[in-house]
Formats: sequence, C-alpha cells, structure tokens
Amino acid sequence: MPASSYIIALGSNRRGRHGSPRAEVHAALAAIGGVRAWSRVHETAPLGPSIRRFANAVAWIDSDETPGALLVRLKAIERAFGRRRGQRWGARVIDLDIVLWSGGCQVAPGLVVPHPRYRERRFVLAPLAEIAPHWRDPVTGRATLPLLHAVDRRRPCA
Ligand code: A4P
Ligand code: MG
Repeated sequence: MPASSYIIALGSNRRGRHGSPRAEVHAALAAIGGVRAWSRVHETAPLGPSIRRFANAVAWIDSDETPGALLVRLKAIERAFGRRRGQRWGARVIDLDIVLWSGGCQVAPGLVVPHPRYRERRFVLAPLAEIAPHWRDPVTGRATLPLLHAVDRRRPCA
C-alpha cells in the first residue's frame, strides 16, 4: 500500500509535441503514473497575463515519494514536455503543481503544500470537486465543495 496520496493540478495553454493543450494534459497524466482518479479536462479562461485559454485537470495519485521527491519528478516531466521558464504565469506546455498531500502540510525551500493559491482558483477547485469533494484543506479545515462555493459566490470586483 503506497504511503501517500497527492492531488496534482495540471494546466496547459500552449501546443506541444503531443498536440493541443488538452492532449498535453492527457499525456502528462500518463507520464505521472500511479493515477487513482482524474477529473475531466476543463477549458478555462486565463487568470493573469496570458491570453490563451487553458486546459485544466486534477489527478489523485498514490505514491511512496516524499513531497520533495515528487516535485523534482514533476519538474523533470515539465522539462521533458518542453516547458521553458519565461514570464511568470506565461503560456506553458504543461504546469504540474502539488495541490494537496495526505500527510497534511509541507513547507520547504521551493515547496509549499497545500498549494498557497488553490483555495481561490476555480480552475483547480471545480475539477477537484469531481474527484475529491470532501478532501479537507489542512490549513483552513474547509473541504473542496465549500471552497468552490465560496469562489462561485465571489463578486468580480471582490
Ligand atoms: N512551488 C512551491 N510550491 C509548489 C507546489 N505545491 N507545487 C514552486 C509546485 N510547485 C511549487 O512554479 C514556481 C515555483 O513554485 C517552482 O519552482 C516550485 O519550486 P512554476 O510551476 O515553475 O511556475 P508557475 O506555474 O508560473 O508559477 P506558480 O506560482 O506555480 O503559478 P500558478 O499559481 O501555478 O499559476 N489560469 C488558468 N485558467 N489555468 C491555469 O492553470 N495557471 C497559472 C499559473 C496562471 N493562470 C492560470 C493557470
Ligand atoms: Mg506551477
């Protein structure tokens, strides 16, 4: 029985060697491995400076890796997919973020789990609600569904 479960967020808004952003997300799911459940691929409006729409999904994986070791592996997959570091939040072939870990919280150089911005992001919470609606954020104690409902109630200017 693997020691840990993780939620990984996948995002793409640039074509790569697998094809469309949606195809990149599917290829990344296969590359990550150990996937127990995955969401639909959602087409979402960009948050931030990018003008291209995103394909977003989340996956629940089982793994014996520590959060640090998993992050190193995810970054290697991003590089193998042709991700280049450019403008922050710029267009990318694939972005792989660790959103949640069954072990709770982890703060280390270059790694913060839960992902500090997932609670405000519909493009993470909506797919997450499909596969882990009751997973509790260890920081706020709130589950995915109430977090999603809070984002949905937010006024555009709030
Ligand atoms: N890092 C720290 N904690 C983590 C974690 N839990 N998971 C560090 C992954 N990485 C983590 O990330 C920058 C650094 O964060 C890494 O070196 C890692 O050590 P990055 O992936 O290199 O760069 P990034 O993705 O541009 O930055 P960031 O801050 O992760 O951006 P976000 O928050 O991922 O936002 N709009 C839509 N619709 N859909 C999207 O997917 N994504 C972004 C990027 C903006 N707008 C979007 C979307
Ligand atoms: Mg990222």
